[in-house]
Amino acid sequence: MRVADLWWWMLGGSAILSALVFILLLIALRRRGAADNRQPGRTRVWIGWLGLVMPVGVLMVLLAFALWVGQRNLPVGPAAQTVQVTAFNYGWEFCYEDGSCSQGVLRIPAGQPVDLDITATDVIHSLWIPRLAGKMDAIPGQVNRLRIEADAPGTFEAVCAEYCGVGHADHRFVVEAYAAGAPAGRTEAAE
Ligand SMILES: [Cu+2]
Repeated sequence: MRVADLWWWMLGGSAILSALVFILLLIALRRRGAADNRQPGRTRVWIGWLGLVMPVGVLMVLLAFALWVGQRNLPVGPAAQTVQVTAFNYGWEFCYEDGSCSQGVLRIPAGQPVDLDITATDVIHSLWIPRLAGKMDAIPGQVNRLRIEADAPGTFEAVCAEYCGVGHADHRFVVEAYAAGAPAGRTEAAE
């Protein structure tokens, strides 16, 4: 969601800059032949302020915004809960803090950050829930953490994004985000 916002801000900024360049180009074409070099001070203003100061300023603002968005997407602070995820040929197992486990369906509370500690038992897989987060490899002997958060209750498709054998195409699972406070199918883990 925030990355999408950033994309729209960058599109808006680049549209404004493109419009400015075309306007300046039109002005320059209309003035061609006129003796512009009679006023070297104005040239310095154009190059100095519009050519250097303004683009650097705009880029600095975009850079700061991008760093801010990126920082907010990092898994800092405690998650509402951590789920142990194990990938194998060809299934997914999810074990929750209360000791219960499920296969093929990952149940998380909506509106809360959830950390997935992802590993695998046989070959390298990759966990991908396109609407919730980027991909994260599931590697035997190693645990990779991925933070996800569903904004609202709902069902989200997930796939294995790393070819893992003949059953790879069906190596899928579903995320069910339930309204926090109304657990669906399992009890809340005690803190
Ligand atoms: Cu797989």
